[in-house]
Amino acid sequence: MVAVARKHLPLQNTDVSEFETDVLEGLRASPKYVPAKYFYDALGSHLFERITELAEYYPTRCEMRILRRHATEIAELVPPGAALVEFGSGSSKKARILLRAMPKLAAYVPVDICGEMIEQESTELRRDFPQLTVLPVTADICKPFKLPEEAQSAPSRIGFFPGSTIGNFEPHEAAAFLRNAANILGSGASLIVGVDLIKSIDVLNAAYNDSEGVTAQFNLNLLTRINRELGGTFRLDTFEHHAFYNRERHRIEMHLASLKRQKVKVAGETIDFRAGETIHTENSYKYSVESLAALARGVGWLPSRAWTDSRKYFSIQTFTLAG
Ligand code: AVI
Repeated sequence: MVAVARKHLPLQNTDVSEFETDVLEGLRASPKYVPAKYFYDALGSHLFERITELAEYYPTRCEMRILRRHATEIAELVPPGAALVEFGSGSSKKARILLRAMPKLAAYVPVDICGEMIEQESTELRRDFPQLTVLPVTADICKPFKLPEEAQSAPSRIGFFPGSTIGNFEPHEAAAFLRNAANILGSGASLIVGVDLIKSIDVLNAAYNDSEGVTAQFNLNLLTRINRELGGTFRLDTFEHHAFYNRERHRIEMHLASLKRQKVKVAGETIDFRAGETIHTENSYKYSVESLAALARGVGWLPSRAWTDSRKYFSIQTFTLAG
C-alpha cells in the first residue's frame, strides 16, 4: 500500500473473502450497491489525495483553514496532560495543526486500521514533536478497542475525527460511531469533529463532478479493483460516474451507471445490468451545525463550540461527555 493519507472509511485491510462477500451481496441486491470503504486500495487512496487538492473539492482546504485559524481556541478546550485520540488518523496532517497548538498534551494516539501507515507516521511525529508521547493503535474505529494505558490514565481524553468521514456513514452508523467513541474515551471526554455543511447545490455537485474527472476515476477504480481481486469482467468504458445531491436526504450520492444492457462476471457469478442501471457506491451526508448537534446529543455528547469558514461551507464542532 502506498503511504498516502487515508483519512476516511475505517476498514481497509479487509481480506478478499470479505470483499467478495460484500461485493456479491451488493451486486445481487436491488438497487445494486458496493460499500464505499472499498474505494481505498492503493490507487483509490492516491486518487482521493488528488481529489483533496482539486479546485472544486473545497472540504479539505476549508477544514485546514478553520483548524489553522482557530487552533488556539480549540486547544483551550484541552486541559494540560490530556491525551488526543484521532479516529482514522491516516497521515495525521490535520492533527499536526492541533499538536502545534497543544504543547502541554501528554500523548497523541493515532488510531487506524492501516498499522503500517500509522507506525511510519508515528516515527515522523516523534521526530517533529520530541516532547510528545505518540502511541499508535491499529484498530477498526467503528468497533470497541482499548486505549494504551498511558492514554487511559491521563486526566482526560479528547477525540478527533476530522475530514467529514462521519458524513460517509449512514446517520444510524454515525450515531453508533459517536456512541463507540464515547465508550472508548470515557467520562469527562471531549470530541472534535470536522463535518461538511449543507450548502448551495451547485457547489456540492461541482465538488463531486470535477472538471479533471478525478472523482470519476476514483469511482470507476472500484470496478478495476473488482476485476483485479475478484476476477471481474467489468468493461470500464461501459460504465459512467454519476454524482448528484439528494436534497431530501441531504447527501451526495455517487453511482456507477451501466451505459447498456449487459452481463458482467464477478467471482464466477453472472450479474445482469439493464441499460442505465446503477451501482450505488457512496453517500456523503451533509449536516447543519444543529443537525449534527442533535445526532450527537441523542447518544450522550453535549454540543459545546462550533467554528466555520467564512462561506460556512465546513465546520469544526466540539462535544463533551458528562464527567
Ligand atoms: C472521505 N470522504 C469524506 C469523501 C467525501 O467527500 O465524502 C470521499 C469522497 N468521495 C468523492 N469525493 C470525495
